[in-house]
Parts: sequence; C-alpha cells; structure tokens
Amino acid sequence: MEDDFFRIDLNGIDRLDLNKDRDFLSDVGKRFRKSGALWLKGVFDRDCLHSLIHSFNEKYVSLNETDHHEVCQDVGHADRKLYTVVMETPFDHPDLYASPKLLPILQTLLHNQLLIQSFGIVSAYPGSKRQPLHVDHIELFEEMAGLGRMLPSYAITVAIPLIDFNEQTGTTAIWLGSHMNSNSVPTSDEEVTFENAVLPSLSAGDCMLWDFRTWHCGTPNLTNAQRPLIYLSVTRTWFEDRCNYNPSSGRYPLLVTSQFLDGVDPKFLPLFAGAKVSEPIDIIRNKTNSHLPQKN
Ligand SMILES: O=C(O)CCC(=O)C(=O)O
Repeated sequence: MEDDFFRIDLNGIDRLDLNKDRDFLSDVGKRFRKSGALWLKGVFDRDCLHSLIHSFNEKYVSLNETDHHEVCQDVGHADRKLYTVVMETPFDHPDLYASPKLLPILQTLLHNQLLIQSFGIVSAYPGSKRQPLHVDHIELFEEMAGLGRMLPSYAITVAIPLIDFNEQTGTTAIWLGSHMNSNSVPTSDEEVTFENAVLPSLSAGDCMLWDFRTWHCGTPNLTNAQRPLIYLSVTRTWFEDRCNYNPSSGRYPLLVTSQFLDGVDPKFLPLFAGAKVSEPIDIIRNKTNSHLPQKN
C-alpha cells in the first residue's frame, strides 16, 4: 500500500461538515478501513501545541509510576511513559477534543457513536529504545481468532505530536493494513525490522489515527529531549478499555476537573460520558504513595 493512500492533507480546510463533505468523508472512511491508519496533515494549530510543552514538562515529566501510578505508567523499557493528563488549562482547548476537522472524521469512522475513552501524553525519553511491537487491545473474542478482523472499527487512537518528528526524534512505526491481515508484521519482537512498516515524519499540527487492532510501535528517540505526543483514544460508546486502565486500582483513562466540565459546550458533553471528575494535577502530584500508611 502506498504511503499516499493513508496520508491526507487538510491544510487550507477550515472545517468539515458531515453533510456538505459527505463524499470526501466517505473516501476518508474507505481509506481508513483499508489501511487501519491515517496520517492527517494540518489539523491543529502548531503554536497551540507548542504552548502545551511547557506545562507538560513542568507538571508531568517528573512523575513516576511508583508514586503516581494513577496517572503514570511505563509503556516501554522504563524509558517511555504514558501520563493520563487531567483536562484543565492548558489541556482544555476545544480543538483537542472537538476539532472541526478531526471530529467529523472520527464521527464517520465510528458511525457517529463515539466518546473520548482516554486522554494523555506518551513521551519517549531521550535515548529511549524501540517500544515493543503491539496493538492497543486484545482480541475482543479470543476464542474466535479471525472474527476481530471482520469487524468495523470500534476504537481508534489519535496520536498528536507536540514537536516535529524526524529520524532523530523517532516516530510511531505503523504496519498498514495489519488490523485486517497481519502477514506483513514481524512474528517476534526480537526480530522487528521496519521493512514493511511506514515511519511517518509527522509535524506538530498533524496527527495520526490508528485502529486499536493495527500493529505499531514507537521507534527510538536519539535526541537529548523528550518526544511527547498526545495520546487520545476515541471509541464506540459501549466500549470500555479495561486492557490499558484499571479504575479499581485508581488508574482512570479520562480525568477532567469539574471546572473543565462546566466550560464544555453542552453539545460536546456526551463525549465525556466516561470521564472521572478529578482533582487538578498539582494536587495529585503532591500526594505520593509515601503518604500512605506503611506495612510493617
Ligand atoms: O511512542 C510512540 O510513538 C507510540 C506509543 C504507543 O504506541 C503506545 O504507547 O501504545
């Protein structure tokens, strides 16, 4: 499959409309169904994304899984972390959850039944190694392997880089079409080569969508700086991601402050039906596990 098939340039378009742009959106849907991923160029305002880096560095980078397991987990070899980011200023920008270019695409791909499942940032530390090859969820029905690949999309990851990606920073390698047919995917993690993968050099302002069933992995970060990307997942309303999150252990996928919910345009509130109302991150940060009673 050619890279051009999964790359769509939205520069020069202000918004998409489910009715007026029906033909365009239907073509986008066909491409996503075939490739299991899309690289959308020119969706977000670059300056808006750059302005998030400072808050990310100040409030999240120093968190660790031991002290802040409810908002921080290792997704690599102790060198790549997934932070659940509390939706509050500056992570409350409506473009991040209801972009007039992206939302109609997600509505099309998920048949208009969608909610935000999770919101966070994955950051590859300076010098991080390749991430293990993976999909974002187990088979829905493990006893019927093969059924999963026949189903329409029920869960999509949206990766939104906060910096420009290149060969030095690394990117997310994707095996196009692998949500339906995994023949081109390396059969063991020890033998991963990128021969059959695409390595998109996303710019800040672009995003990449992939189906939860599509094989992918973050590539090494060869620079001296963090490589942060917003990791947003959008799913059918009936789906709950118990694979990556466990609310009974305190790890929720989507944390919002009550102030944030008060400010959301009522027409977008259904997107947050699965959210947990949380304290601001500053309060969470100051409560480490060392405050918990110690076992003798
Ligand atoms: O770091 C990346 O580029 C991708 C991260 C990822 O796929 C994950 O954490 O599931």
